[in-house]
Amino acid sequence: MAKNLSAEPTRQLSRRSLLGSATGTAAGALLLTAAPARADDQVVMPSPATVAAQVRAEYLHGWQGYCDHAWGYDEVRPVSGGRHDFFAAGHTFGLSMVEALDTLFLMGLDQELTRSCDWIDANLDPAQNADTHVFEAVIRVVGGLLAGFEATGRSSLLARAREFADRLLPAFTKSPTGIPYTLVNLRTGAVRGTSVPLAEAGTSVMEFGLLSRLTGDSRYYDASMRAYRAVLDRRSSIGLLAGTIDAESGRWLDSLCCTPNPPVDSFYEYFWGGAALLGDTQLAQWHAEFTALTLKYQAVQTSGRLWFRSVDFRTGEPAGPDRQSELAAFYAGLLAKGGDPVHGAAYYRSWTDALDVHPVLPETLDFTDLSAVDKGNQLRPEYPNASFDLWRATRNDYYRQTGYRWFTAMRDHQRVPGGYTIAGDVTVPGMRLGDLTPAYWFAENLKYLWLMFSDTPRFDYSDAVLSTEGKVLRGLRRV
Ligand code: DMJ
Repeated sequence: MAKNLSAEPTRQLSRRSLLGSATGTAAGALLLTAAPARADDQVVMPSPATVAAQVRAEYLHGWQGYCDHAWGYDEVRPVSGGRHDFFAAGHTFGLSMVEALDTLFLMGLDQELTRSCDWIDANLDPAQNADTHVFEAVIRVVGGLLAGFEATGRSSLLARAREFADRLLPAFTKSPTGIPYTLVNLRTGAVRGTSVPLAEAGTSVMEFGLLSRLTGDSRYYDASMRAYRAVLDRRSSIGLLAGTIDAESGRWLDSLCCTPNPPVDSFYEYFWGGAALLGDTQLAQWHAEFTALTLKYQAVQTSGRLWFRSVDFRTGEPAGPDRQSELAAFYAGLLAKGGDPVHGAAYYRSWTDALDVHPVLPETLDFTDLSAVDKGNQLRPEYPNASFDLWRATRNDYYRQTGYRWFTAMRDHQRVPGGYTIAGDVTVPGMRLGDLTPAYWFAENLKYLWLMFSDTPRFDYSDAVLSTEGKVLRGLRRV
Protein backbone atom coordinates (compact mmCIF):
# COMPACT_ATOMS: atom_id res chain seq x y z
CA MET A 1 0.00 0.00 0.00
CA ALA A 2 1.47 3.34 -0.96
CA LYS A 3 2.11 5.68 1.92
CA ASN A 4 2.31 9.41 2.12
CA LEU A 5 5.89 9.97 3.08
CA SER A 6 5.41 13.37 4.61
CA ALA A 7 2.77 12.02 6.97
CA GLU A 8 4.68 8.99 8.21
CA PRO A 9 7.43 8.74 10.79
CA THR A 10 10.58 7.59 9.05
CA ARG A 11 10.91 4.26 10.80
CA GLN A 12 7.47 3.09 9.68
CA LEU A 13 8.14 3.57 6.02
CA SER A 14 10.11 0.69 4.75
CA ARG A 15 11.17 -1.77 7.38
CA ARG A 16 12.46 -5.12 6.23
CA SER A 17 13.82 -7.93 8.32
CA LEU A 18 17.57 -8.05 8.43
CA LEU A 19 18.73 -11.30 6.99
CA GLY A 20 21.02 -13.57 8.94
CA SER A 21 24.61 -12.82 9.69
CA ALA A 22 27.49 -11.97 7.44
CA THR A 23 28.97 -14.52 5.17
CA GLY A 24 31.38 -12.22 3.40
CA THR A 25 30.70 -13.73 -0.01
CA ALA A 26 32.92 -12.19 -2.65
CA ALA A 27 30.75 -9.74 -4.51
CA GLY A 28 32.14 -10.74 -7.85
CA ALA A 29 29.61 -13.58 -7.65
CA LEU A 30 26.72 -11.28 -6.83
CA LEU A 31 23.69 -11.19 -9.04
CA LEU A 32 23.04 -7.49 -9.03
CA THR A 33 20.03 -5.97 -10.69
CA ALA A 34 19.79 -2.50 -12.15
CA ALA A 35 16.25 -2.03 -10.80
CA PRO A 36 16.69 -0.85 -7.23
CA ALA A 37 13.15 -0.28 -6.02
CA ARG A 38 11.15 -2.88 -4.14
CA ALA A 39 7.41 -2.74 -3.64
CA ASP A 40 7.62 -1.62 -0.03
CA ASP A 41 9.72 1.38 -1.00
CA GLN A 42 7.00 2.83 -3.20
CA VAL A 43 5.87 5.86 -1.28
CA VAL A 44 3.88 8.89 -2.26
CA MET A 45 5.69 12.18 -2.00
CA PRO A 46 4.32 15.67 -2.24
CA SER A 47 4.74 17.19 -5.69
CA PRO A 48 8.30 18.09 -6.72
CA ALA A 49 7.46 21.78 -6.41
CA THR A 50 6.19 21.26 -2.85
CA VAL A 51 9.29 19.30 -1.86
CA ALA A 52 11.50 21.96 -3.43
CA ALA A 53 9.71 24.64 -1.39
CA GLN A 54 10.18 22.61 1.79
CA VAL A 55 13.87 22.14 1.07
CA ARG A 56 14.39 25.84 0.37
CA ALA A 57 12.54 26.78 3.55
CA GLU A 58 14.79 24.52 5.62
CA TYR A 59 17.90 25.89 3.96
CA LEU A 60 16.73 29.38 4.85
CA HIS A 61 16.07 28.25 8.41
CA GLY A 62 19.69 27.13 8.73
CA TRP A 63 20.94 30.25 6.96
CA GLN A 64 18.98 32.50 9.30
CA GLY A 65 20.61 30.78 12.28
CA TYR A 66 24.04 31.46 10.80
CA CYS A 67 23.19 35.10 10.03
CA ASP A 68 21.69 35.73 13.47
CA HIS A 69 24.48 34.20 15.53
CA ALA A 70 27.64 33.76 13.50
CA TRP A 71 27.61 36.10 10.51
CA GLY A 72 31.19 36.64 9.37
CA TYR A 73 32.47 33.64 11.31
CA ASP A 74 33.12 30.13 10.06
CA GLU A 75 30.36 28.07 11.65
CA VAL A 76 27.34 28.57 13.86
CA ARG A 77 26.53 26.77 17.08
CA PRO A 78 22.77 26.77 16.59
CA VAL A 79 21.80 25.66 20.10
CA SER A 80 23.90 28.04 22.19
CA GLY A 81 24.08 30.82 19.60
CA GLY A 82 27.87 30.61 19.59
CA ARG A 83 30.43 30.36 16.80
CA HIS A 84 33.22 28.06 15.76
CA ASP A 85 36.49 28.79 13.97
CA PHE A 86 37.00 25.90 11.58
CA PHE A 87 40.63 26.31 10.50
CA ALA A 88 42.35 28.02 13.42
CA ALA A 89 41.21 29.57 16.68
CA GLY A 90 40.88 33.31 16.37
CA HIS A 91 40.80 33.27 12.57
CA THR A 92 37.72 33.53 10.41
CA PHE A 93 37.24 32.71 6.77
CA GLY A 94 33.48 33.32 6.78
CA LEU A 95 33.44 29.67 5.84
CA SER A 96 29.70 28.98 5.93
CA MET A 97 28.99 31.79 3.48
CA VAL A 98 31.91 30.84 1.21
CA GLU A 99 30.53 27.32 1.18
CA ALA A 100 26.99 28.59 0.52
CA LEU A 101 27.58 30.81 -2.52
CA ASP A 102 26.47 28.56 -5.36
CA THR A 103 23.61 27.06 -3.33
CA LEU A 104 22.27 30.55 -2.65
CA PHE A 105 22.45 31.16 -6.38
CA LEU A 106 20.73 27.90 -7.28
CA MET A 107 17.91 28.58 -4.82
CA GLY A 108 17.41 32.10 -6.16
CA LEU A 109 18.47 33.71 -2.88
CA ASP A 110 20.09 36.55 -4.71
CA GLN A 111 20.12 39.16 -1.94
CA GLU A 112 21.78 36.70 0.42
CA LEU A 113 24.28 35.87 -2.32
CA THR A 114 25.15 39.52 -2.91
CA ARG A 115 25.49 40.17 0.82
CA SER A 116 27.85 37.22 1.14
CA CYS A 117 29.95 38.27 -1.83
CA ASP A 118 30.20 41.78 -0.42
CA TRP A 119 31.41 40.40 2.90
CA ILE A 120 34.00 38.27 1.12
CA ASP A 121 35.23 41.21 -0.94
CA ALA A 122 35.58 43.35 2.16
CA ASN A 123 36.78 40.87 4.75
CA LEU A 124 38.12 37.54 3.59
CA ASP A 125 41.87 37.56 4.20
CA PRO A 126 43.91 34.94 2.30
CA ALA A 127 47.13 35.92 4.10
CA GLN A 128 46.22 35.06 7.65
CA ASN A 129 48.99 34.03 10.00
CA ALA A 130 47.41 30.65 10.56
CA ASP A 131 48.45 27.08 9.90
CA THR A 132 45.73 26.07 7.49
CA HIS A 133 44.57 22.63 6.48
CA VAL A 134 45.45 22.37 2.79
CA PHE A 135 42.85 19.78 1.74
CA GLU A 136 40.00 21.55 3.52
CA ALA A 137 41.06 24.95 2.18
CA VAL A 138 41.18 23.64 -1.39
CA ILE A 139 37.79 21.92 -1.42
CA ARG A 140 35.94 24.44 0.73
CA VAL A 141 37.52 27.86 0.18
CA VAL A 142 39.09 27.68 -3.28
CA GLY A 143 36.20 25.52 -4.52
CA GLY A 144 33.62 27.77 -2.87
CA LEU A 145 35.08 30.93 -4.37
CA LEU A 146 35.33 29.35 -7.81
CA ALA A 147 31.71 28.23 -7.67
CA GLY A 148 30.77 31.71 -6.47
CA PHE A 149 32.59 33.14 -9.46
CA GLU A 150 30.78 30.77 -11.80
CA ALA A 151 27.48 31.82 -10.21
CA THR A 152 27.99 35.57 -10.26
CA GLY A 153 30.76 36.40 -12.71
CA ARG A 154 32.34 38.60 -10.02
CA SER A 155 36.02 38.72 -10.94
CA SER A 156 36.94 39.54 -7.33
CA LEU A 157 35.94 36.01 -6.33
CA LEU A 158 38.21 34.47 -8.95
CA ALA A 159 41.05 36.74 -7.84
CA ARG A 160 40.50 35.72 -4.24
CA ALA A 161 40.45 32.03 -5.19
CA ARG A 162 43.74 32.47 -6.99
CA GLU A 163 45.33 34.24 -4.07
CA PHE A 164 44.28 31.44 -1.75
CA ALA A 165 45.65 28.84 -4.16
CA ASP A 166 48.94 30.74 -4.43
CA ARG A 167 49.26 30.65 -0.66
CA LEU A 168 48.42 26.94 -0.54
CA LEU A 169 50.86 25.99 -3.30
CA PRO A 170 53.96 25.85 -1.05
CA ALA A 171 52.46 22.74 0.53
CA PHE A 172 52.92 21.09 -2.87
CA THR A 173 56.06 22.80 -4.20
CA LYS A 174 58.12 22.48 -1.01
CA SER A 175 57.48 18.75 -0.82
CA PRO A 176 60.32 16.61 -2.19
CA THR A 177 57.84 14.09 -3.56
CA GLY A 178 55.11 16.51 -4.64
CA ILE A 179 52.70 14.99 -2.13
CA PRO A 180 51.39 18.04 -0.26
CA TYR A 181 52.12 18.67 3.40
CA THR A 182 48.91 18.72 5.40
CA LEU A 183 49.29 22.28 6.74
CA VAL A 184 50.61 25.55 5.41
CA ASN A 185 50.84 28.94 7.04
CA LEU A 186 49.04 31.26 4.64
CA ARG A 187 51.19 34.26 5.58
CA THR A 188 54.65 32.76 5.80
CA GLY A 189 54.37 29.72 3.54
CA ALA A 190 55.83 27.51 6.31
CA VAL A 191 54.70 23.91 5.92
CA ARG A 192 54.29 20.99 8.31
CA GLY A 193 52.46 17.70 8.54
CA THR A 194 54.21 14.88 6.69
CA SER A 195 51.76 12.07 7.44
CA VAL A 196 49.26 12.44 4.61
CA PRO A 197 46.04 10.45 4.16
CA LEU A 198 45.36 9.83 0.48
CA ALA A 199 42.25 12.02 0.40
CA GLU A 200 44.51 14.91 1.37
CA ALA A 201 47.17 13.93 -1.16
CA GLY A 202 44.82 13.71 -4.11
CA THR A 203 41.80 15.95 -3.81
CA SER A 204 42.72 19.11 -5.65
CA VAL A 205 42.73 18.47 -9.38
CA MET A 206 39.16 19.69 -9.89
CA GLU A 207 39.65 23.04 -8.15
CA PHE A 208 43.24 23.55 -9.30
CA GLY A 209 42.49 22.28 -12.80
CA LEU A 210 39.62 24.74 -13.17
CA LEU A 211 41.75 27.54 -11.75
CA SER A 212 44.46 26.78 -14.29
CA ARG A 213 41.86 26.90 -17.05
CA LEU A 214 40.42 30.20 -15.86
CA THR A 215 43.77 31.90 -15.31
CA GLY A 216 45.91 30.32 -18.01
CA ASP A 217 48.45 29.45 -15.30
CA SER A 218 49.20 25.72 -15.33
CA ARG A 219 51.00 25.63 -11.96
CA TYR A 220 47.86 24.63 -10.06
CA TYR A 221 46.90 21.71 -12.29
CA ASP A 222 50.54 20.61 -12.54
CA ALA A 223 50.87 20.51 -8.74
CA SER A 224 47.77 18.34 -8.43
CA MET A 225 48.89 15.90 -11.09
CA ARG A 226 52.40 15.66 -9.65
CA ALA A 227 50.88 14.74 -6.30
CA TYR A 228 48.66 12.11 -7.90
CA ARG A 229 51.59 10.61 -9.81
CA ALA A 230 53.79 10.53 -6.71
CA VAL A 231 51.21 8.37 -4.97
CA LEU A 232 50.43 6.18 -7.98
CA ASP A 233 54.14 5.46 -8.50
CA ARG A 234 53.93 3.58 -5.20
CA ARG A 235 51.23 1.07 -6.08
CA SER A 236 51.74 -2.45 -4.79
CA SER A 237 52.46 -5.33 -7.15
CA ILE A 238 48.69 -5.99 -7.40
CA GLY A 239 48.02 -2.32 -8.14
CA LEU A 240 46.48 -1.20 -4.84
CA LEU A 241 47.26 1.76 -2.62
CA ALA A 242 47.36 1.95 1.17
CA GLY A 243 45.82 4.77 3.21
CA THR A 244 48.51 7.14 4.49
CA ILE A 245 51.85 8.17 3.01
CA ASP A 246 54.85 10.23 4.11
CA ALA A 247 55.07 13.41 2.04
CA GLU A 248 58.85 13.68 2.30
CA SER A 249 60.03 10.09 1.87
CA GLY A 250 57.08 8.69 -0.08
CA ARG A 251 56.97 5.72 2.31
CA TRP A 252 53.65 4.13 3.12
CA LEU A 253 52.70 4.59 6.76
CA ASP A 254 50.13 1.81 6.83
CA SER A 255 49.08 -1.14 4.68
CA LEU A 256 45.29 -0.80 4.64
CA CYS A 257 43.44 -0.26 1.37
CA CYS A 258 40.06 0.98 2.60
CA THR A 259 38.40 2.45 -0.49
CA PRO A 260 35.87 4.15 -0.48
CA ASN A 261 36.09 4.97 3.23
CA PRO A 262 38.08 7.76 4.77
CA PRO A 263 40.90 8.60 4.83
CA VAL A 264 41.08 7.85 1.10
CA ASP A 265 37.56 8.56 -0.21
CA SER A 266 37.88 11.61 -2.45
CA PHE A 267 41.34 10.58 -3.73
CA TYR A 268 39.41 8.14 -5.91
CA GLU A 269 36.43 10.48 -6.46
CA TYR A 270 38.67 13.04 -8.19
CA PHE A 271 39.83 10.63 -10.88
CA TRP A 272 36.32 10.70 -12.27
CA GLY A 273 35.61 14.30 -11.26
CA GLY A 274 38.79 15.59 -12.88
CA ALA A 275 38.15 13.58 -16.02
CA ALA A 276 34.58 14.88 -16.30
CA LEU A 277 35.49 18.49 -15.61
CA LEU A 278 38.74 18.73 -17.55
CA GLY A 279 38.40 16.01 -20.18
CA ASP A 280 41.62 14.47 -18.89
CA THR A 281 42.05 10.97 -20.32
CA GLN A 282 44.76 9.96 -17.84
CA LEU A 283 42.36 10.61 -14.97
CA ALA A 284 39.63 8.67 -16.75
CA GLN A 285 41.97 5.71 -17.14
CA TRP A 286 42.89 5.76 -13.45
CA HIS A 287 39.19 5.86 -12.58
CA ALA A 288 38.53 2.77 -14.66
CA GLU A 289 41.55 0.91 -13.27
CA PHE A 290 40.83 1.62 -9.63
CA THR A 291 37.10 0.96 -9.89
CA ALA A 292 37.90 -2.48 -11.29
CA LEU A 293 40.42 -3.12 -8.50
CA THR A 294 38.00 -1.99 -5.79
CA LEU A 295 35.30 -4.30 -7.11
CA LYS A 296 37.75 -7.16 -7.50
CA TYR A 297 39.40 -7.05 -4.08
CA GLN A 298 37.08 -5.19 -1.75
CA ALA A 299 33.45 -5.77 -2.69
CA VAL A 300 31.64 -8.28 -0.49
CA GLN A 301 28.10 -9.52 -0.25
CA THR A 302 26.87 -9.56 3.32
CA SER A 303 23.26 -10.53 4.05
CA GLY A 304 22.48 -9.77 0.44
CA ARG A 305 24.03 -6.32 0.59
CA LEU A 306 27.03 -4.88 -1.19
CA TRP A 307 29.75 -3.38 0.99
CA PHE A 308 33.46 -2.66 0.57
CA ARG A 309 35.82 -4.25 3.05
CA SER A 310 39.36 -3.16 3.81
CA VAL A 311 42.21 -5.29 2.48
CA ASP A 312 45.98 -5.45 2.76
CA PHE A 313 47.20 -3.42 -0.20
CA ARG A 314 50.05 -5.85 -0.87
CA THR A 315 48.05 -9.07 -0.92
CA GLY A 316 44.38 -8.15 -1.33
CA GLU A 317 43.59 -10.23 1.75
CA PRO A 318 40.83 -8.96 4.07
CA ALA A 319 42.16 -6.77 6.87
CA GLY A 320 40.50 -4.73 9.57
CA PRO A 321 36.96 -4.89 10.96
CA ASP A 322 33.79 -5.14 8.86
CA ARG A 323 32.94 -1.48 9.13
CA GLN A 324 31.74 1.18 6.78
CA SER A 325 31.89 4.90 7.27
CA GLU A 326 28.89 7.00 6.29
CA LEU A 327 31.38 9.06 4.30
CA ALA A 328 31.71 6.11 1.93
CA ALA A 329 28.06 6.36 0.82
CA PHE A 330 29.04 8.83 -1.91
CA TYR A 331 30.62 5.90 -3.74
CA ALA A 332 27.20 4.65 -4.86
CA GLY A 333 26.83 7.82 -6.91
CA LEU A 334 30.40 7.73 -8.15
CA LEU A 335 29.95 4.20 -9.45
CA ALA A 336 26.84 5.28 -11.34
CA LYS A 337 28.39 8.45 -12.74
CA GLY A 338 31.43 6.49 -13.76
CA GLY A 339 29.40 4.05 -15.83
CA ASP A 340 28.45 1.28 -13.38
CA PRO A 341 24.84 1.98 -12.31
CA VAL A 342 24.32 -1.65 -11.31
CA HIS A 343 26.88 -1.70 -8.52
CA GLY A 344 25.99 1.90 -7.71
CA ALA A 345 22.34 0.93 -7.21
CA ALA A 346 23.29 -2.08 -5.10
CA TYR A 347 25.55 -0.07 -2.82
CA TYR A 348 22.89 2.64 -2.45
CA ARG A 349 20.42 -0.07 -1.51
CA SER A 350 22.74 -1.16 1.30
CA TRP A 351 22.77 2.34 2.75
CA THR A 352 19.03 2.66 2.32
CA ASP A 353 18.64 -0.52 4.35
CA ALA A 354 20.69 1.12 7.08
CA LEU A 355 18.20 3.99 7.05
CA ASP A 356 15.47 1.42 7.71
CA VAL A 357 16.96 0.61 11.09
CA HIS A 358 18.32 3.99 12.22
CA PRO A 359 16.35 7.24 12.40
CA VAL A 360 19.30 9.00 10.73
CA LEU A 361 22.58 7.42 9.65
CA PRO A 362 25.28 6.92 12.28
CA GLU A 363 28.85 7.86 11.44
CA THR A 364 30.06 4.26 11.23
CA LEU A 365 28.24 0.95 10.74
CA ASP A 366 29.15 -2.65 11.43
CA PHE A 367 28.07 -3.85 8.02
CA THR A 368 27.46 -7.41 9.14
CA ASP A 369 24.35 -6.38 11.08
CA LEU A 370 23.92 -2.64 10.36
CA SER A 371 24.51 -1.75 14.01
CA ALA A 372 26.05 1.62 14.83
CA VAL A 373 29.71 1.58 15.79
CA ASP A 374 30.31 5.32 15.91
CA LYS A 375 26.84 6.42 16.99
CA GLY A 376 27.15 10.12 16.25
CA ASN A 377 25.81 11.97 13.23
CA GLN A 378 27.77 14.91 11.83
CA LEU A 379 24.96 16.14 9.52
CA ARG A 380 26.76 14.56 6.61
CA PRO A 381 25.76 14.87 2.96
CA GLU A 382 27.02 11.64 1.41
CA TYR A 383 23.70 9.78 1.23
CA PRO A 384 21.76 12.57 -0.55
CA ASN A 385 24.83 13.13 -2.70
CA ALA A 386 24.43 9.54 -3.90
CA SER A 387 20.63 9.96 -4.25
CA PHE A 388 21.24 12.92 -6.53
CA ASP A 389 23.95 11.26 -8.61
CA LEU A 390 21.90 8.10 -9.10
CA TRP A 391 18.74 10.04 -9.88
CA ARG A 392 20.61 12.12 -12.42
CA ALA A 393 22.15 9.03 -14.00
CA THR A 394 18.91 6.99 -14.12
CA ARG A 395 15.98 9.40 -13.58
CA ASN A 396 14.48 6.64 -11.45
CA ASP A 397 12.06 8.23 -8.98
CA TYR A 398 13.19 5.80 -6.29
CA TYR A 399 16.15 8.07 -5.64
CA ARG A 400 13.92 11.08 -5.12
CA GLN A 401 11.72 9.07 -2.76
CA THR A 402 14.62 7.83 -0.66
CA GLY A 403 16.32 11.23 -0.79
CA TYR A 404 13.12 12.82 0.43
CA ARG A 405 12.89 10.30 3.23
CA TRP A 406 16.44 11.20 4.27
CA PHE A 407 15.44 14.89 4.26
CA THR A 408 12.37 14.43 6.43
CA ALA A 409 14.37 12.32 8.90
CA MET A 410 16.95 15.08 9.26
CA ARG A 411 14.17 17.63 9.68
CA ASP A 412 12.39 15.49 12.27
CA HIS A 413 15.45 14.85 14.39
CA GLN A 414 18.10 17.53 13.89
CA ARG A 415 16.21 20.78 13.46
CA VAL A 416 16.57 23.25 16.34
CA PRO A 417 15.32 26.84 16.62
CA GLY A 418 18.76 28.15 15.57
CA GLY A 419 19.13 25.90 12.53
CA TYR A 420 20.35 22.30 12.23
CA THR A 421 22.75 20.47 14.48
CA ILE A 422 24.95 17.40 14.74
CA ALA A 423 23.97 14.55 17.06
CA GLY A 424 25.94 12.55 19.62
CA ASP A 425 24.08 9.24 19.59
CA VAL A 426 21.44 8.32 17.03
CA THR A 427 20.50 5.18 18.96
CA VAL A 428 18.97 6.92 21.98
CA PRO A 429 15.80 9.02 22.23
CA GLY A 430 16.59 12.66 21.52
CA MET A 431 19.91 11.62 19.99
CA ARG A 432 21.94 13.73 22.45
CA LEU A 433 22.00 16.66 20.06
CA GLY A 434 25.24 18.59 19.76
CA ASP A 435 25.72 22.25 18.92
CA LEU A 436 27.18 22.81 15.47
CA THR A 437 26.06 23.31 11.89
CA PRO A 438 29.10 22.18 9.87
CA ALA A 439 29.84 24.60 7.04
CA TYR A 440 29.45 21.81 4.48
CA TRP A 441 25.76 21.67 5.36
CA PHE A 442 25.40 24.98 3.52
CA ALA A 443 27.25 23.59 0.50
CA GLU A 444 25.88 20.12 0.11
CA ASN A 445 22.98 18.52 1.98
CA LEU A 446 20.06 20.56 0.74
CA LYS A 447 21.65 21.48 -2.57
CA TYR A 448 21.30 17.85 -3.70
CA LEU A 449 17.65 17.79 -2.64
CA TRP A 450 16.96 21.13 -4.29
CA LEU A 451 18.51 20.02 -7.56
CA MET A 452 16.47 16.81 -7.57
CA PHE A 453 13.16 18.56 -7.03
CA SER A 454 13.34 22.15 -8.28
CA ASP A 455 14.17 21.67 -11.97
CA THR A 456 15.89 25.02 -11.70
CA PRO A 457 16.91 26.68 -14.98
CA ARG A 458 20.05 27.87 -13.18
CA PHE A 459 21.54 24.37 -13.42
CA ASP A 460 22.56 22.44 -16.50
CA TYR A 461 21.27 18.99 -15.62
CA SER A 462 23.03 17.28 -18.50
CA ASP A 463 26.45 18.87 -18.28
CA ALA A 464 27.10 20.11 -14.74
CA VAL A 465 29.99 18.75 -12.69
CA LEU A 466 30.15 19.02 -8.89
CA SER A 467 33.18 18.71 -6.63
CA THR A 468 33.50 16.53 -3.56
CA GLU A 469 32.26 19.49 -1.52
CA GLY A 470 29.18 19.84 -3.73
CA LYS A 471 30.46 22.93 -5.51
CA VAL A 472 29.10 23.28 -9.00
CA LEU A 473 32.32 23.85 -10.93
CA ARG A 474 30.64 23.58 -14.30
CA GLY A 475 27.01 23.96 -15.27
CA LEU A 476 25.70 27.04 -13.48
CA ARG A 477 23.51 29.13 -15.74
CA ARG A 478 23.15 32.80 -15.15
CA VAL A 479 19.64 33.19 -16.54
C1 DMJ B 1 32.78 17.09 2.95
O1 DMJ B 1 33.60 18.09 3.44
C2 DMJ B 1 33.31 16.60 1.65
O2 DMJ B 1 32.30 15.89 1.02
C3 DMJ B 1 34.53 15.74 1.84
O3 DMJ B 1 35.02 15.18 0.65
C4 DMJ B 1 34.28 14.63 2.81
N1 DMJ B 1 33.01 14.76 3.42
C5 DMJ B 1 32.70 16.01 4.00
C6 DMJ B 1 31.36 16.03 4.68
O4 DMJ B 1 31.04 14.85 5.27
